[in-house]
Amino acid sequence: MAILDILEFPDPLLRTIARPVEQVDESIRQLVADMLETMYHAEGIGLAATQVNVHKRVVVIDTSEDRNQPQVFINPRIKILNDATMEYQEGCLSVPGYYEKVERPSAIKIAALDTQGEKFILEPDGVLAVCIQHEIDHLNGKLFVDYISTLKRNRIKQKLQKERRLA
Ligand code: QAP
Ligand code: CO
Repeated sequence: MAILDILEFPDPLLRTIARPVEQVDESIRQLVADMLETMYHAEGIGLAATQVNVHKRVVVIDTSEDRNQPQVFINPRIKILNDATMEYQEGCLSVPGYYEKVERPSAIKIAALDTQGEKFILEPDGVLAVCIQHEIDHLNGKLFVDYISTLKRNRIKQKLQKERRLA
């Protein structure tokens, strides 16, 4: 197991489109273990492989109170069921310290592979529905700050760059 470095906005590597996993093998299970360890260490509820500079379609999530219910999504696909939306105050381990409201579809279905390469289907709601969409966005090179105004996004960019210069 290993704690991996997390890329931070506006690192252009966060814009990489991740490739599908062709075989769910030991190397993918090792990546999943490292991503879970990294997510728990950073106290996040979700992490996409893109954020640790691995451009494969792998997501880990744990929205449980006790942080003991890891969920793994390999090659996740989303289906939007209707026009219903929800607003949620989102953050991101790649945009530390900043939170903004984002509107997303609320009725969705997810199909993905588990760590054994078996397909499963899920109809998540609440924070899990928000989180899986946020993480699939990462696999497509997209960040939650892309949904807010250019002014706010640029302000966040400048503040993060300044903090990093001081660090
Ligand atoms: C995405 O985000 C998400 O700024 C996962 O200083 C967020 O795990 C989905 C975090 C909200 C749904 C709702 C952020 C940790 C973690 C920070 C995260 C920070 C420390 C964010
Ligand atoms: Co994120």
